Formats: sequence, C-alpha cells, structure tokens
Amino acid sequence: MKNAPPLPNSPWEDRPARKQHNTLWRYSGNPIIPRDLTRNSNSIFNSAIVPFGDGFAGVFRCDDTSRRMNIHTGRSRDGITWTINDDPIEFIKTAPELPDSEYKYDPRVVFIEDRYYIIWCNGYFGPCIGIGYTFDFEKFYQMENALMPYNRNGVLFPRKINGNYALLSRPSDSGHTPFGDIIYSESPDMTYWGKHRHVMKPAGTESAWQSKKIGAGPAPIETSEGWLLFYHGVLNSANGFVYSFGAALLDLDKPWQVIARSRPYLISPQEIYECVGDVPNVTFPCAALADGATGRLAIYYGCADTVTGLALGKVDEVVEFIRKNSL
Ligand code: BMA
Repeated sequence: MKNAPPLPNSPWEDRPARKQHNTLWRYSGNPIIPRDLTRNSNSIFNSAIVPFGDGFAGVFRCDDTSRRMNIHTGRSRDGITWTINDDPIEFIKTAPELPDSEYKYDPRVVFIEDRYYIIWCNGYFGPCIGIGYTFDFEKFYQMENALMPYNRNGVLFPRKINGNYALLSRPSDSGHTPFGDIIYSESPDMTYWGKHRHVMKPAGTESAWQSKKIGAGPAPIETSEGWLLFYHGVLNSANGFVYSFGAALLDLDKPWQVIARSRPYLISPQEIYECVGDVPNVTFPCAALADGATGRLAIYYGCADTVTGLALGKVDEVVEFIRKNSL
C-alpha cells in the first residue's frame, strides 16, 4: 500500500477456519448496524466510514419510516458499535443559489488534503452526483453538484491525479437503470468536471454477477500495483437484480486503464441479512478502511438495503486474487 497511515484500532477478526478459501470473510457480529438504530429509521445501509480523531466517523444512509432517503452523521470508538444522529445532516450551502436536495443517498467519504469530502447521490430532477465537505463532522458544507442527472455512484480518489481531483461515476437513468458503466472524470477545483474517460463496462456471461451493470464502491486504495477499486456488479436474475461485489486494479496515473479485474465475485448475497430485507439479495460496499501497517481491510457494505455489514480481508491477498482470477 502507498500513502496509507497505520490504523491499529481498525475492526479486525481473523479468517475463520471454515473460510480458508475465501479472500474476504464476514465479521461474526454482522450485521453491525441494525435498521432501527436511530429514532425513526426504516433502514441504515450503503454508508461511509473514515478514521477520525481517536476513533471513526461516518455518514450513513438512513431511510426514515416515511421512506425518505437522507444522510446522517455518526461516531464510533471501534468502528463496530455506532452512535448515529437521529436527524439528517443539515448542509450549509457554499453559494446562496445552490438548489435544495430532494433526497440524498449512498454517501462516500474521503479525506483529501485538508478536509473530508462527502459525495452522494443527490435528488435534483432525478439522481445526480452531489458533493460537500466537513472538517469536523459537526458542520457540513454543500457544493455545486458535480455531475448532472442522471448519475449515481460518485466516488472520489483520495488524492489529485495529473494535478486534478479525480472522480468515478456511473451515468444512469431516472429509474432502476438496466445498464451502467464506470466513467472517470477530472476537475481542477471540485466544481467543473471534464476529461471524461470510460473505465469499465459490465462483463459478459463468463462473469454473470457483473453482467447487467457495475458501479464504483469505496474510494480507491493506492497500492504499488495500481488503484485497488472494489465495485458492485449486478446480475439480472429471474427474481430481479442481484448485487455482488468484486475488485479491480486501475493504473495509478491513468485510472481509466484497467490492469486486471476479478472474474469471480468476492462477496455475494448469501447470509440471511443479505438476502432478506427491503430489497432482497443486495451486498453494496461504500467504504473501506485500510491499515497502512498491516494491510488489513475492513469493508462496510449495505445488506439487502436494510442493515450494514462488515467484511474483512488483506490488501495483498485481494490484489493477488484479482491478478490470479482476472477477466
Ligand atoms: C441501486 C441504489 C442502491 C441500492 C441498490 C439496490 O440503484 O439505489 O442504493 O442499494 O439499487 O436496491
């Protein structure tokens, strides 16, 4: 790994004996966040976690019991047990003419230079890519939408590339989108985005878990072998969409160039909390903690659009998995 500080208090549990052949394994206390942790949450899933202070902070997708989608902040000492605010984040607009959000969902958080950027799917005449930032997880500032509707799965890289901020996204439609490729874009100022490049398209029948659409997951992790990107892939089954996730390696200087990409999934919906919920059969990663000292990974993923789970693994083993099982 490159540019990654040690995270000695990151959640961890050794690989269980019966999972010796699995590259990632699930935390035994899954799901770590129940659906009703806040006063009126219907579900808490697809959420973002970062190291903060002597513990962790997060931005959580909480759909309420009116089924309104919004994002809330929360804190944890150990990354496993969370306190999440009952009320959604109230963003301070960085410009008075900034349009209101109709809804917010699927946040990602990444520290770049001097602040934590939050990027999410923002309701503005359909889903588009919203961006804001915080220094302290107390005050949050909303910036101009990065990309126009329709778009989902905006994910920022943790540092500038070629002198510009860098972003992955997934152009979509206003509904549940029966297609979807990952696109790369750059910006000099976090406001104007361009230099769009195609990164990956869905796979064919040889990797059916990602044959319908794909979308970037957590912020990419810098390794000596390339950017490690976890991403979700969708299979269109007789019973509807099934969301699994795998990983790819992207070129460090030209991240639109894919070095390798896993043919098998790393995690697919198999446990009861991943298969049963408001939207059955969904595992959807939005955050990964990577310990720079040990290479240990803790991946947070939404389960059945209802609760939040934790998967564990090691960076070098995931990189080896991608290289050995590349499409
Ligand atoms: C996607 C997004 C995700 C969700 C997934 C499965 O389009 O809405 O938030 O987890 O569908 O319902």
